[in-house]
Amino acid sequence: MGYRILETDDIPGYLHERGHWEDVTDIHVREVSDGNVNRVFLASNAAGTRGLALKQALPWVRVAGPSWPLSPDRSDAEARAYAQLAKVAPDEIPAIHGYDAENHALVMEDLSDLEVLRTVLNEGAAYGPHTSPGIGRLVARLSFATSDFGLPSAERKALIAASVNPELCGITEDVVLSEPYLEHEHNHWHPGLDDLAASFRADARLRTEVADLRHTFMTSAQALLHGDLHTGSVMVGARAGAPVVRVFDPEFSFVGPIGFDLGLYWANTLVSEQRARALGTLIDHGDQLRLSWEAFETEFRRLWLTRVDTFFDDAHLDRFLHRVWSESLGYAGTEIVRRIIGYAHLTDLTTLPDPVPASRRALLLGRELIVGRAQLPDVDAVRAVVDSLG
Ligand code: SR1
Ligand code: MG
Repeated sequence: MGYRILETDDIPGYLHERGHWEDVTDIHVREVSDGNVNRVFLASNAAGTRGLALKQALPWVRVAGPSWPLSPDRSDAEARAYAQLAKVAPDEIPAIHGYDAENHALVMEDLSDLEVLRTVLNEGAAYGPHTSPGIGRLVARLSFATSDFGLPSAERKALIAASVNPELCGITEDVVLSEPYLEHEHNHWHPGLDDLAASFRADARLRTEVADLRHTFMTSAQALLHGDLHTGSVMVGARAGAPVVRVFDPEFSFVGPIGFDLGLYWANTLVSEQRARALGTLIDHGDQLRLSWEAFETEFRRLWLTRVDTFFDDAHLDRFLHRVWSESLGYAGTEIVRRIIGYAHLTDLTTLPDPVPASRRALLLGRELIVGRAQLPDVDAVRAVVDSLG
């Protein structure tokens, strides 16, 4: 039948045809699309005892419309990433009930009893003790399992080949890792940031460091990444009294530098900290980089004992983790910068009564993480930079 774009009214019949829903007289569907790229629908029954989510990739970027075409094949990358994540972190992702490659549609667990982490934070709540350790552990498990330490060499080569995601990597290479440092129609910013935006575009040192991170993004096939691990890709809450953390939306997944996943998460925690400082609601925001890094490192070192290739010795592990650390800082810096003077801004800042002071602090922090990453040996050094910004 071929690819058809599903509208709300099509969902009951579609779910029935695909064997996901029996009684089409007892189904209510609503569109809840929230991310920049795809469409999401939630289906539930009248009693509220049954729910499913359906995510479909459109042939364009959802928020831009047909003027920004994008192959819906990105849903294949998302389905592949979920399959890998299910092997190492099944309780930290939504349950996947089916993937329809022809219609670029994933049917999965309804997470609407949970909340998007960014929303929770914007409403003034804390991260809590489980969120960032959970993220750090998930990144460690996914990255170790899909690295040359976790997989035999030939299987790794096959994974790298099967995981290429050129269009979405191209978006990141553009909107995160080059456009904010150039004149580009995608860029926009608050007029109170005119001077910083201009100085960043004229900053040769900054540009060279971003070029270095961009080239690493393009060439460093360390492990399978989520690829877009910001606080809008994480849901949190509680079930049966126990904390729940779920990571979703891995359509930007590809085999790349591990620091890109950690760095995106760190950037978003650091920006949330600037929001909380501006509003006087600072709680545990400043602990999140440390908590996620410590959980990542602890889990990666634990898994190291199971590595498939022991030519990689313990000294190599230390060197490797140091590289991941400093690249994570660099990517955190690029994510902060692009979210303020590039494309796709963060509501953490845009919804502040006066976004300028917090945005200025964040931009200066982002620049320092990019250009100073090799001189920031540990979490305390990063905290010192954050604190120096006032
Ligand atoms: C055109 S897509 C813009 C951004 O939205 C996604 O969530 C990614 O972060 C991407 O960079
Ligand atoms: Mg997304």
